[in-house]
Amino acid sequence: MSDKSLYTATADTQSDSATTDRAVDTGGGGEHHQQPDLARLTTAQGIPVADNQNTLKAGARGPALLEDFHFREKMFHFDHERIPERVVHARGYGAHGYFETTEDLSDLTAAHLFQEKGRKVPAFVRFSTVAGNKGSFDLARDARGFAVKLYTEDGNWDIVGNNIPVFFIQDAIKFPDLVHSVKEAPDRAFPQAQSAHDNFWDFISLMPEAMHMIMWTMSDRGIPRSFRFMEGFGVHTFRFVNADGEGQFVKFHWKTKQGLQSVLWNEAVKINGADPDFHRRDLWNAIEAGDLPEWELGIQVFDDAFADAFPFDVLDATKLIPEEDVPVRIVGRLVLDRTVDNFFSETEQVAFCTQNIVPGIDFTDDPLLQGRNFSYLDTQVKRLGGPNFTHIPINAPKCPIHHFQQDGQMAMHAPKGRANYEPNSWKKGGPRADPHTGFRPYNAHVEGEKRKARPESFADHYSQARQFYLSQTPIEQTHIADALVFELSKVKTPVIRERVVSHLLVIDHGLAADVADGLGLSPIPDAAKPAKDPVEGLKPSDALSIQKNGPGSFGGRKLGILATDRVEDAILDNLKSAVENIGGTVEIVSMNVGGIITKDGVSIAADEKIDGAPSVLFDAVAVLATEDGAEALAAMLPARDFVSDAFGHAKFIAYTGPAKGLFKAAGVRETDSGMVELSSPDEIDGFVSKLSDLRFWDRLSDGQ
Ligand code: HDE
Repeated sequence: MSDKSLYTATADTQSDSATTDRAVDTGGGGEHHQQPDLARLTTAQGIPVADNQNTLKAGARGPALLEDFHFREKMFHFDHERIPERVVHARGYGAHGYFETTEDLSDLTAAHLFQEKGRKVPAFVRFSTVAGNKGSFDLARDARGFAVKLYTEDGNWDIVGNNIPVFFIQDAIKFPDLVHSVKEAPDRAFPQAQSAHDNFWDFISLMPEAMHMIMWTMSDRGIPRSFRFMEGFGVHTFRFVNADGEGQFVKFHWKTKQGLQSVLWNEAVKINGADPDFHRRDLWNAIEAGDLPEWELGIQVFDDAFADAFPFDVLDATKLIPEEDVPVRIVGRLVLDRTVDNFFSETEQVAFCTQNIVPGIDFTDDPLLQGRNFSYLDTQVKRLGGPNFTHIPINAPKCPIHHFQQDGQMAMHAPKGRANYEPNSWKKGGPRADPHTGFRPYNAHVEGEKRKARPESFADHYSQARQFYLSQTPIEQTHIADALVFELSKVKTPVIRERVVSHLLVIDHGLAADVADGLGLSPIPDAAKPAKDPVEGLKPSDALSIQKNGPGSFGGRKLGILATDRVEDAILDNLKSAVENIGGTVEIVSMNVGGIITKDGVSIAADEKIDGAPSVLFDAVAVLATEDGAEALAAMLPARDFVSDAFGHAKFIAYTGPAKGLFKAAGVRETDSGMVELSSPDEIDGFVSKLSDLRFWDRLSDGQ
């Protein structure tokens, strides 16, 4: 190649890429192509950039020059884009909103936001899975984080909770072991984002205190339909302290207004493949569509006398207080109304700390909470690179802040004046502590020997596990047994499986027998020996079941309509509007993403092509097909799967007569009363009224 031809080629490329640049680079392209409404591209130092396509070279084909400060700055910044992911709860999704107090609680707490009904503060919430890394899938069987930051006028109050009201361990010193056991093994770096493996169950089987939490994670709570359909819990017992310094114990609950809903395990594994971002997409779409998710803040308040009489220790985070014993009183509402502008700045950099409490709230001596208070501050320094992470907008309080802390990496404040210590005698001497409105701890009486010990009152590990199991519906109980069989069948070491079954025998014989049967375990091992005899006769609690606390409506849920060409307009249109009228959403799925042409010749775009939208992505489905359409669908594996999965997952199904051909091809030989034929638009109401139930559970109990 001559130098001349080379020069020409480069010039061509330049003009092509300059065009591309103009189209995609929001920072603007070269001078000639700059559009007047786009900002001028600069370096981080503000220096305008002329060429964002080529590095500076000695000759068009020559070596790159070190003096290209634009290239070096761009690459340097890119190389430093990642920060350490959270050691747990790495995968998460956040949104902004507000909290509003709906009851005056001034008799119970001095917390500013509870002094008057109607007080409103901004909020940021981050939901998460626990075990998986940042890029893992959403439908892992796991607990979900439910972390709330309330920007109150007395500083930030973080309620760093989960969607499960109890925890695996009683003492924070076991947390690194728990987390190591569930995350990938250090040698092989798998399995990731799941608990179905030897290390986890080895640890758990040696830690009977985990049994109550295991019942929850193996239940449908471990695979929520979305963040919107789960409740949140503060887990620990906290203190409310009023203006007179009087304290009461308090537990926090976030009750979802959407109702509780989970997916089936068979759905979860398929959703993870079809849409690993299922939960984050759901939250984003709901908020963007104006369907704002809402939770009520509930409190359980009790005094020392109740705590002393309660059969378990209220400082033990492996126990809950049944709502039947201490009713949950609703005192506020949390609404998420805004998606983030930037995931990294807000969701990734948000730093929750359990130690962030405000005057009127206090900790208790729960040893898990005490350990967390150390861990969260420490982890933020590592993750966010220094002590000034409170300067990052998402973490900065929205009330005035005045203190003498200074300097450090990435300091964003420029405090004025010479006073950086206290006491001082300067006129502008800076802030002073206020004994009246400042934070004062509850004056709890503390005494005792310094010991590394676990109190006797923490020793019962099975009673509440049994109470939880007995509070579930028969279908939910089956799900727990199935989950245990699945998880333990992934455990390769027989003795670990046996140890788990020996614990289950203390919880419930029927459950243990089902799991042993599912594992082909024979003979059944001896029951584990409890450190303390379980409490007999704890009453089942309806609040612990998802099925007993479902949405009761189709609001916020989704119908997938698999439609073919020449479908009747009245049926399609009326079905769509009937579902939208009750607050549901509808997506059209068709053989190709171009969409369909209805009987009246109307062209309707599809939201999804059948291959990309299996029925696991929907709460209920409809198959609106003509004879030809049904025949064509019957020849497509994804369409057959769409139907057989919807049927197998006990979903409500609406259909037009010809769709029966597809059902047959999919192995669904008989229709049942969870399926509604829409031979005319008149039948739509009958179908839609069924949708307020979660699923057509009868289909599963029929054993199909
Ligand atoms: Fe956490 N936990 N945790 N945890 N946790 C973290 O802090 C820790 C525990 C929870 O969306 C870490 O910022 C210890 C219980 C949530 O950013 C870390 C112990 C509950 C989140 C940490 C626990 C939680 C975290 C990792 C045992 C439910 C995500 C990154 C004593 C009540 C917050 C971070 C977010 C995150 C420590 C147990 C909830 C390492 C030592 C119990 C929702 O500090």
